[in-house]
Amino acid sequence: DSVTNVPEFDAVVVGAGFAGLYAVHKLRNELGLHVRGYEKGTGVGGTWYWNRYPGALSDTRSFVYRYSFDKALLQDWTWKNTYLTQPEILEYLEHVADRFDIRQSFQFSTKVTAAHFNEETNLWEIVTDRGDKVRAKFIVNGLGLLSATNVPNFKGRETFKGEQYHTGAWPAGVDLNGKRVGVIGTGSTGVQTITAIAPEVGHLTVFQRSPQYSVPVGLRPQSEEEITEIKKNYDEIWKQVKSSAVAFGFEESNISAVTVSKEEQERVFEAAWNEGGGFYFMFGTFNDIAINPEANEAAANFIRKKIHEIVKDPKTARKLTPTDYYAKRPLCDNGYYQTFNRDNVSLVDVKENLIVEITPKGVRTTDGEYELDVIIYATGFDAVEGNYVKIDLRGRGGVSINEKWADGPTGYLGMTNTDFPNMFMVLGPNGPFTNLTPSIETQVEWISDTVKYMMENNMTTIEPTQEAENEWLALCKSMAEATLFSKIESWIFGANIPGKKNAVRFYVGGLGNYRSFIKEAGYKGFAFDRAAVKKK
Ligand code: FAD
Ligand code: NA7
Repeated sequence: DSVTNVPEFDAVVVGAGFAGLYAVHKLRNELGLHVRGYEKGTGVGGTWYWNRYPGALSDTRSFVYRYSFDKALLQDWTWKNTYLTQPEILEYLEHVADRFDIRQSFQFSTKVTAAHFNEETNLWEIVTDRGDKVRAKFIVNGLGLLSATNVPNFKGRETFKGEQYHTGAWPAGVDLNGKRVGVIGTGSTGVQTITAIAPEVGHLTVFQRSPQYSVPVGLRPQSEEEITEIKKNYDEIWKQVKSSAVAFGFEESNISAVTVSKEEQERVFEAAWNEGGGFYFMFGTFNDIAINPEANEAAANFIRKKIHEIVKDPKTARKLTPTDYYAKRPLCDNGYYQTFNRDNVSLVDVKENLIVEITPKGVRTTDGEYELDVIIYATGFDAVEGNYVKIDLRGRGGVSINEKWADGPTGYLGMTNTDFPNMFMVLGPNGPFTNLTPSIETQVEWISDTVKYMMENNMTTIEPTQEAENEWLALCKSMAEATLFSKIESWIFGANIPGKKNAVRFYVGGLGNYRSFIKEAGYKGFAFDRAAVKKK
């Protein structure tokens, strides 16, 4: 190809969710760089563009599920309830895109299929499914960590005569009214979908492999006065959020559950149950639920008891009650367990009776065939690295990201990789496990500061040293292993997909510590202008 005809950018940004939109704003509007964005959807929003399933709701409180970088935006944009629905978040992100004139930098309906680092030019060569070929000094990946959908490879899926949808790729205009609907999956998404559609459908069959601990979300209107008060205090609020652990807008507890009486435990759990919020229940009540088996059992027991109080049929209640640790991403719901008291809802335990196949008429398990008009896959995501490994992504010496991550995905600070110079990731492997918008901002700001620093110092490339990358991985691993999350199978460790490497994928040290770490480390773990490696 003729070198002169290939457009060259300072930076290519991939993805138009919270991460990509902010990255374009920082790099283009603030640093004045020549930036091109690519997004495979037809519009902005990322998660909130794709997940249009009924009941889709943030589980972060409205007041902290947003950007903090612009004071006027914080004052102008408002909300109604304690949590945000999918259409509200999408509207917000569309507003942000317009307000900062971000759309014009994006090419939509365009998937990046390959990105190769050229060691002679020190540029990334990027290819899309629309035939674009461009070069860029930097590539910023905002590919999302819960974005690549996971549809289990059930036999006969293509033979089903009815409609079938994954929640993370929900089309417009789905009508479930009066239909026989099956939902496979009872994670955060399944719980929201099931609760929302039960009153509308003819019959709902829930296919549950693992029962879940869930607490009420606490969805209620917020008054003008409450909202005004929050807006007045935003400086303090963000300061607290960014120095806290989970960054959900509440103070984490510093009291150990095992040091207080059973009565005190009950009182605290009951108050949190009434207040609402999954992360609040796990981290706002006591400080050792996620680490101490005895504290964990106290919280788990409280929820188990609630399930038996709520669900009228004892057999159904038993099936809905988990027995293992309470150590997945903590769920919250808007009446999930109550849904099973409805006459038109039935629960099928597919751990006992495995799903054998999808038939033209519905779902066949080992105990029989369930006839359905619609199958909903609420089966989650190939989390964290799912969208990375789909791209033909190659760094120095032609090494592919799949080769590099053969033992599990890595990323120094969750943002950079050895041998992938000038490639940044937002929410890449081993980034913070938190309410994500403040973590996204933290990372995008670090990336844009780094780009600025390199420009000011005439530097060509940046990548972490192998030593820094290894040490970060070891730190993430040891921190994660100290929690009960590592004892339970979920997407957090990649255990939700057969064949996926079970490995650490998050820094669980909290956002406050993460921010201190990146500030104190500076560029210590990085190599600038490293020499090219010889091609094999
Ligand atoms: P995303 O919003 O996932 O955007 C990534 C974008 O990249 C997508 O639009 C995708 O199409 C695009 N893309 C990927 N690969 C390519 C490619 N090769 N070429 C072109 N484009 C590509 N987090 C919270 O903190 N609180 C919550 O309450 C919360 N609720 C959630 C509810 C649901 C149903 C889901 C799925 C996630 C939720 N999350 C929540 C996590 C949520 O993903 C993040 O909060 C945040 O939206 C991530 O933004 P992002 O820009 O990093 O990625
Ligand atoms: P999750 O939490 O990964 O939940 C997926 C659900 O689908 C879960 O109940 C799984 O059961 C179930 N599943 C997955 N594969 C199968 C098969 N093959 N058969 C039966 N059931 C299956 O995804 P979500 O979308 O709910 O939530 C992910 C995050 O996105 C969430 O934390 C929010 O942040 C948004 P399992 O538990 O593995 O037995």
